[in-house]
Amino acid sequence: MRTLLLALLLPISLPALAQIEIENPWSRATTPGAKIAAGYMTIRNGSAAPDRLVGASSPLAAKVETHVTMKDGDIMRMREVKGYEIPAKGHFELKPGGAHLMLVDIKKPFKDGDRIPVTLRFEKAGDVKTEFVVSSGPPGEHTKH
Ligand SMILES: [Cu+2]
Repeated sequence: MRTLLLALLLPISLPALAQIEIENPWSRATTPGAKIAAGYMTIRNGSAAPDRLVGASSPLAAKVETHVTMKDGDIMRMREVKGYEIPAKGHFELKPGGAHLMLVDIKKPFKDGDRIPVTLRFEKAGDVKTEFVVSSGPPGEHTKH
């Protein structure tokens, strides 16, 4: 009887914690000797209030910065920004050519299939741990070479 009760209670108590959800976290495989790597994902905010990604860290990088890509004439440049706003009941996408996490001074090359632990720090939701899966392209696009 006690087991049955627990089984009924668990599914009800879990979703309330998941205000922030990370979808498809991935990082591009690096070339030998590369010191930086980019991380991408979609951040979903299930809360009725906006939140903000204010920082990130990884045991495999000296630091993790929040970057955006800007077009400067014909040249694409990256710039560090003070985090990203995640709209209430909405999402924010980090993708190639746009916003990305920049892992600086990586401790080893990122190889296809590696998992890179990253802790994301949100203003309201606090720390959210995720794992970037290293791949040569966005998830689901492996066959389009
Ligand atoms: Cu960058």
